[in-house]
Amino acid sequence: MTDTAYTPPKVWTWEKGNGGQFANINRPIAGPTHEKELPVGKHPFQLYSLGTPNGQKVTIMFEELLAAGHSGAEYDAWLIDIGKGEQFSSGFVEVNPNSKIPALLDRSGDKPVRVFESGAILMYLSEKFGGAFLPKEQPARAEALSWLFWQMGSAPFVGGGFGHFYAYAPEKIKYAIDRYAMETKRQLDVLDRRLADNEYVAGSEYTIADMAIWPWYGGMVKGWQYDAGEFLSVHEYRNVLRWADQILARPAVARGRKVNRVTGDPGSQLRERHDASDFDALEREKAAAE
Ligand SMILES: N[C@@H](CCC(=O)N[C@@H](CS)C(=O)NCC(=O)O)C(=O)O
Repeated sequence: MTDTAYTPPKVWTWEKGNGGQFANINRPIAGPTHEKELPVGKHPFQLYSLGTPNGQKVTIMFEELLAAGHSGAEYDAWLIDIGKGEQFSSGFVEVNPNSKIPALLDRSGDKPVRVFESGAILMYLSEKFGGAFLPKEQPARAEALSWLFWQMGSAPFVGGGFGHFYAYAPEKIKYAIDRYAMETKRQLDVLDRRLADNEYVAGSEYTIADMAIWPWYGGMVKGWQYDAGEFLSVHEYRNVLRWADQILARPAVARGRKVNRVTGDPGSQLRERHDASDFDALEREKAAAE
């Protein structure tokens, strides 16, 4: 027995305003809703994003590249407010026809190159900078790519499944919450077992797979996602917790997490990033406010 009584009609129709948190931005059609160009800054890379877990993957990668001495990885990070539908502007849709952050424009060559999908962006940036954070030798390379794609395929069950029904849906549906809590815990266990014998997800090296997985599953075990730490008994995943803290201690990760962030402690929100010194300015503002 389910706890909702709904018989689907023969043909589904779009009911606007269904009470869900994202009803104002969800649509069954693609394409732009309005004409608007994207801003362009001074750096080779133009990132259009928001500090969600998918957005953080890319800002962490940029900060890691810069920390590793790749000065060509300088970037402007522009804020895209998805709650206001800015992902549906004509300019954004040109960079990502799927209307989701993050989207990247590489203007370092003769012609701009667009890249969308966070996993593709991580691979693109790695290739651009000599294979940074992606091992060249097997089996480490295969492991890194397998775990990167594992993240891309798995996290939608956490975000669009568990997070949606546990935190955002207008009614709590036991069936849906049970189904996705089970899957989320299964995924956390997959990762926990992997990290029991490996320092990082691909083995002994820190890679783009860690950068992709950490904002989602690291955030989950730290209790930052959907206020669901206790509900999912995240303390059980001790290896994931060990790894999450180890990654969090990296200065580039601490910086990357702040970029395009619009929630939480105001001192951790660098809404846009156009220069490395923006982080210092944020620190100064924070100190002045205390
Ligand atoms: N598979 C995509 C997922 C991106 C995604 O879901 N982005 C969300 C924010 S985390 C978004 O832009 N949502 C806006 C919308 O769905 O309209 C990726 O990894 O880049």
